[in-house]
Amino acid sequence: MGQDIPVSRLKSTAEIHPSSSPNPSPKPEAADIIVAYLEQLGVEYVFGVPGGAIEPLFNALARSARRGGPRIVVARHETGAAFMADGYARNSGRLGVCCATTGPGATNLITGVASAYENHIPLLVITAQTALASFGRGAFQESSCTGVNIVGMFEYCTRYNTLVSHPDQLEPKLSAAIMAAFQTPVGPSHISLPLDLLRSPATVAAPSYDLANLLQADKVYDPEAIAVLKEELAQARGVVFVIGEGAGEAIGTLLEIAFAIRAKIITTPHGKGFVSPYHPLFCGVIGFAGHTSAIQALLDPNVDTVIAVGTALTESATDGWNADLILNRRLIHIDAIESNLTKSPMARLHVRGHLASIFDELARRMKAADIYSLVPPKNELRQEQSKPPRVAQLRRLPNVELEDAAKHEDDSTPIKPQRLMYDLTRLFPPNTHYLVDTGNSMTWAIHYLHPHDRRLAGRRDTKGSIFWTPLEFASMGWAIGAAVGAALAKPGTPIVCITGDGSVLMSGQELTVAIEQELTVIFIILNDSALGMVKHGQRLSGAEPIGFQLPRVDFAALAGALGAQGLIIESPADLEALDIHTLCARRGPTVLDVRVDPDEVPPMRSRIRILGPAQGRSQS
Ligand SMILES: Cc1ncc(C[n+]2csc(CCOP(=O)(O)OP(=O)(O)O)c2C)c(N)n1
Repeated sequence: MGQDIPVSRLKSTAEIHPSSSPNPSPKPEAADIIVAYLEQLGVEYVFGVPGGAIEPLFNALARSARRGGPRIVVARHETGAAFMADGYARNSGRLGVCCATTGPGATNLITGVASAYENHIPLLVITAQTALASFGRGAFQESSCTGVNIVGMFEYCTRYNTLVSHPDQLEPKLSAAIMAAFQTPVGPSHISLPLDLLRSPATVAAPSYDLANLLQADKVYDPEAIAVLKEELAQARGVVFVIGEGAGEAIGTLLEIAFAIRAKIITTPHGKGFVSPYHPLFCGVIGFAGHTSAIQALLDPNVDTVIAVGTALTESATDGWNADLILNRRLIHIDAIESNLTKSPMARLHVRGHLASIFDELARRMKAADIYSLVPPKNELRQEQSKPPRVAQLRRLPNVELEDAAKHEDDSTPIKPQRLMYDLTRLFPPNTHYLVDTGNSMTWAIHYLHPHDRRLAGRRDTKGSIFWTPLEFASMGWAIGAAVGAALAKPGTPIVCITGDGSVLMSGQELTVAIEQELTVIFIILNDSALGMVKHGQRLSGAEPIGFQLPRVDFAALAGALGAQGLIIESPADLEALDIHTLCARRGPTVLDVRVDPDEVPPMRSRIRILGPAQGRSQS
C-alpha cells in the first residue's frame, strides 16, 4: 500500500534528461541520474552538508540548479538537514531528501532520520562512502563494513538500507529505496554511495524507471469489513472518533460522517492539526498534554463505539495505554498500517486499507442505506462553514475543557505560556502552520494553542495538517529544522516554530539557513533559562532538582548577530504591539525571544504518572 503523492508535480521521463542543462556536464555522472529521479518526483530541494566524498552529488545539484531543477539547501548540521527534509515532506506531500558525507556527516544524520522513521515520514537519505577500492585499507573517514559501518548504523531507523557497490545497481536500488519510502509503513530509505561510483559515467541517459507510475497509491480496502462497519455505525448508541496521524487523507469525509451521525470527535496529539477546534463536535486531544473533555467524551456511559483512525495507539495517544478510555471492546480500529493494528488486540473490529477509500466507500454505503438521512448534515455543515469563527469568538471553544482556562486572560508579566498560546491563535492568520518542539512547548501548544482553522470538513491538500510535533521520538530541536523545510514547501504560508531556549542552544544554528533562504518563519522561543520540561518533571515527580539550569541568553540579540530580526517579548502588551501582518509578509525570519513565566506548571501530569515516582529526593 502506498501514499498518494501529488501527481501534478511528477515529471515524465522524457522531460528529464541529465544532459539537457543549458550548461551541461559533458558527460553525465551517476549523481546526475540520482538528481534526475528526484526531478521526476517533483522534489525541489535536497538538504545536506558538503564534504569530499559527497562532492559529486553537490556538483550534480549545482548543474541541476542552473537549469531550474532540484537544488541543494545547505544545513549547518546534518541532523538539521534531516529535520528540514522531514518538515518539507510533511508539508509538501513529496519525498524529503537529505544527504551527508561519509563518516561524521552520516552519523550526524541519524537522529533526524530516526525521528522521521518514528513519524512515518518519506525520506531518501543519501550518504557517501570513500572510494570502493579503499574499503578495508584505513581510508580517511572510511565508513564501509570494515570501518564505522554506516549502513549498519542505519539499519534500525530505515525501511530500506543499502550500499551501492556497482554502477549497474544504482537505478534498481535507488528506485527500490524511493518506493520503499512511500510504501506503508512510510519511512526513510538510505542508500550509501562510494565516491567513485557517484562520479562514474551515467549508465543511462535518463531515468529508466517511471516512478510516477510505480508510486501510484494502492487503494485497496476490505469491502466486507466496511459492510460490518456500516452496520456497527447503524446500531451504535454513541460514537466517538479518535483521529490519529494517518487520518489526514480521509479527514474531509470522516468529519462529514461524524457530523451526520453526531459522533463526538477527539484527536491524538498528532491528529490535532486535522480538525478545527471550533468544530461543534470536537472535544479535545486525548493523551499527552490532552484535555479532560476528551477523557469525559470517552467515559460517557452512552458511548458504546470508539473508532480510532490512523493511529499507532502509542503511550502518548492513549493516556499511557489507559484501558478505560480507548483500549477496550468498544474499539473499532481503522488503519492502513498493519503494525498499528497489532496495538489493538482488544478491538471488536479491525478495518484495514487505504483510509481515504475506506471512508469514501463507507459514506457511499451509509447514504445508500439512508443512515445519513437521520439528520440533515450537509445543510448544517454548510451553515457552520459559512460562519467561520471570527477572532472575537475565539475565547469560546465549544466543547474543549482547558486546565486553568483563566490564565488565557492573565495580563501579568512575565507573560504566562497559556496566555502566549492563546494570543498566537488570536493574532496569527488562520492558515498559519505551527511546528512545535520537544519540551514544554509541546505541552503548552497541544493543550492551549487552538488555531482558528476554518476548514470544518471537505478535501485537504496533501496531508492537510497545520500542527506538527515530533512525538514519539521527541528530539529537541526538530521544529527548528522542520520549520525551514516547511517554509520551503509552503511559500506564502506563515510558518511558526515554537521552541525552547534549550532546543535553540542545541540546534538553533539552522536559523541561519532561514536567513540565507529568506524564509518567512517566526521562531518563538519560550525562554525560561532552563530545560523547563526537565525542571517541572523533577518538581512534579519529587526527583532531585539537577541539571536543568541554562544560562540567561538574549536570543533577540543573538538573532540580530546572526542577521535576523529579533524582538524581546516580556508581556501580553509587547505581543499585542507586534505588527503580525508585517512579520508574516516580510522575507526572512523573525525571532521572538519570549520571556515566559518559568514557574507556570505545564500540563504534563499524565507523563509524570506514566514515568512513575522518582527515587531521588527526600521530601524533607
Ligand atoms: C535530543 C534530546 N535530548 C534530550 C531530551 C530530553 N528532554 C526532553 S525536554 C528537554 C528540555 C527542553 O528544554 P527547552 O528546549 O529549553 O524547552 P522547555 O522545556 O524549557 O520549554 C530535555 C532535555 C530530548 N527529548 N531530546
